Amino acid sequence: MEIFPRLSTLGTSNFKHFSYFSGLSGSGAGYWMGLISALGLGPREHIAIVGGGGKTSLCFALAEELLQTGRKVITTTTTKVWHKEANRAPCRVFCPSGSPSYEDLKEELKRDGHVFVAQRLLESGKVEGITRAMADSFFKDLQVDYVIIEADGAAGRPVKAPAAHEPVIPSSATMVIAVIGLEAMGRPLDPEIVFRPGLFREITGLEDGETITPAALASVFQSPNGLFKGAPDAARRIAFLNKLDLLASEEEGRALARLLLQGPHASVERVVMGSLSRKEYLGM
Ligand SMILES: Nc1nc2c(ncn2[C@@H]2O[C@H](COP(=O)(O)OP(=O)(O)OP(=O)(O)O)[C@@H](O)[C@H]2O)c(=O)[nH]1
Ligand SMILES: [Mg+2]
Repeated sequence: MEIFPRLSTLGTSNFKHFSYFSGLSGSGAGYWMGLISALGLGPREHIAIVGGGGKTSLCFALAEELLQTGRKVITTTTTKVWHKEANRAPCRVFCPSGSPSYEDLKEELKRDGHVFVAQRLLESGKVEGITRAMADSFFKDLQVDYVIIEADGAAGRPVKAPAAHEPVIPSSATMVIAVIGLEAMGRPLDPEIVFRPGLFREITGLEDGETITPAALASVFQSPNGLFKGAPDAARRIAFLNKLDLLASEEEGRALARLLLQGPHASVERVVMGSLSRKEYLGM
C-alpha cells in the first residue's frame, strides 16, 4: 500500500442569495443551499455517482463540505479517474495488491479526514478504481462515515446512456446520484454532447440531430436502462442537474425538475439543480 500525504484543501462557500429560482418553491426558499442539505444526506451514507457532466466535481465538492463538518470521507471510483483528479484529495492511498490495511487507512482518515483510495496508477495517466466488494467493505467493516464513489464514465460529455457493464454500483450503496450537465438541453443529439449516442437514441426515441428536450432527458433518468440502472432497490435516487450557469434561461431546467418529481414516471426522491462551479445548489 502506498500513501501520498496531505495537500492543501480547497476553499468553499455555502449559502448565497439565489437568482435563478425566483419562481420555484424549493425547500431553501431565498437561499442557495450547501450540498449536504440540498442532497438530504444522513449521518452515514454510501454514495454512488453516475451519469455525466460533473461526477468528479460533485465527488470532491461533497467530500470537501463533509470534511469541513468533521466527517471522515473515503472517495474512490469503481471505474477510472484521472490521476490529477485523485490529487484533489488531501491524501491518496493506492493498493495494487488488494485491499489496503484498515489500520493504516484509519490513521490516514484520523489525520487528513478525506482519503482517496484506488488500486494503481495506469500509464494512461488514469488511476484504476476498486471493486464493488472493497467499497462495500469500507462502508460496512471500516465504518467510515461517508464512502463516495464515481461509479460511471461519460468521457467528458454532459449526458450519456449506460452500456451493459455500466454503471458499477456497490450493493450497499444508500444513495445513487445521477448527474447531467444542463448545457445538453436544447442542443442537437450529437456524439460531442452525448456519450453512447446509440443507446441514448434507444432510450429517448430521438434521432441524430434532433433537439434534446426536457422530456428526452427525463426518460434517461426514468428508463430501466437509463442512468439509475443497477441501483440497489433500497438506495435513494437523486437527480443532480448541474451547470445551471451554462443555461441561458432556467425554465427548461425547471421543466425537467418538474417531470422528474411530478410526472407519471417520477422515481427520484429529490432533484438538486445548480452549479458545481459556482457552488450554488437548490434541493427540491
Ligand atoms: N460551467 C460549468 N462547468 C462545470 C461545472 N461542473 C463541472 N464543470 C466542468 O465540466 C467538466 C466535466 O466535469 P467532471 O466533474 O469532470 O465530469 P464527470 O462526470 O466526472 O466526467 P467524466 O469523468 O469524463 O465522465 C469539467 O471540465 C468541469 O470543470 C459547472 O457547474 N459549470
Ligand atoms: Mg469524472
